[in-house]
Amino acid sequence: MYGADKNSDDAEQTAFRRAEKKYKLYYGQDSKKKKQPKQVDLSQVLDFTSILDSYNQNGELPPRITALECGFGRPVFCLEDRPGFYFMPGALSLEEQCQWIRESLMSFPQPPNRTNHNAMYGPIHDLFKAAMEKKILVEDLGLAASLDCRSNSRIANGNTNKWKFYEEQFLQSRGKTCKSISASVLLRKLRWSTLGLQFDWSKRNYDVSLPHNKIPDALHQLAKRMASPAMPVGEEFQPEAAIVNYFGLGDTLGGHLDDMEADWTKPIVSLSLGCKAIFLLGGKSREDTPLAMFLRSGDVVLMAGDARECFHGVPRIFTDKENADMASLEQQFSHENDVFFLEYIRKSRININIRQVF
Ligand SMILES: O=C(O)CCC(=O)C(=O)O
Repeated sequence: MYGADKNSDDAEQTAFRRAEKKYKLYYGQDSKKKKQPKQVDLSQVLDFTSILDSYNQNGELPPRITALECGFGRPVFCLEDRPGFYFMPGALSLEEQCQWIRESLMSFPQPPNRTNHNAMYGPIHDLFKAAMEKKILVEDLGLAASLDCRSNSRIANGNTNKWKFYEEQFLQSRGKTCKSISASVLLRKLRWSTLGLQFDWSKRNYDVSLPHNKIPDALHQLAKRMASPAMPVGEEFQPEAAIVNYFGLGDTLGGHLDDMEADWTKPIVSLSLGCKAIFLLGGKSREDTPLAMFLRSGDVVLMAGDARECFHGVPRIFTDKENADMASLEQQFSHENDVFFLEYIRKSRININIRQVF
């Protein structure tokens, strides 16, 4: 997970690290000295959408890829070299993609779910709405009462500082300078939120003592349905926790294993939304050369059994028109109320991965 692959000299040497560096976004300069993304050779990247197209047309598959018919009305692809890995291109309809993008921005970051901002600002309510309303998060040291920003750093009841959203005009009219940050910057810096049982990143484990809500019913049902191709016969997937990853241009997820769940025969169900990404699926050692594949909005991946022991990560997302593959989703978000969702997702990718913990 986050921070799992430090940029140490050792890590630089592994096959996984070399692949990450190959696909990561780097910038160069064009002839007019303008900053431009460096070209990267994508010819080795597996494209399951094209594989699905040719499979549907003539039943042909590339070597070492097999297709399962699991009653989804569309095939589920497997890799002979990576048992336990399942790829379902376009498994989510456009309506479902929009629904989960809205939920990922509006409801999933709501307390008691935690986000990467908790450590710095405590629980933040309604971040997306505040960004739409161009609000500013201000360190509230009794600000509402006096706007005296020189008070000490603890409020009367002993809690650490409370941060609150204010209208920009309100702050300007009071003319005081407090520690502040705009909601739109915070939204851009939103990196993860955790649903259900809360994952503690510092201990790299689930902290069942933390307040939490159950996985929302609709997500629970979806994950159960999607998990079925990878489930041991006669067993049902029990979604207990989810991590939502938010990627902006240049963001990456370093090579890692998800090994904090008790039973690795149960899959991780991973949904992709928004801009196209490259996913690296390695082997059980970082020395194994990973397979690179595209993940598009609506794709669903399952990792169970042996594949749970394989290093994986996301070295790149594409936000440019040519590569992001967002045309259909942009059309779906065409209502005037959707303009903020569209603005966000045009330049971002969201991944929701759902887990059975025990
Ligand atoms: O973003 C993705 O597709 C992968 C996410 C992942 O590997 C994780 O959160 O552990």
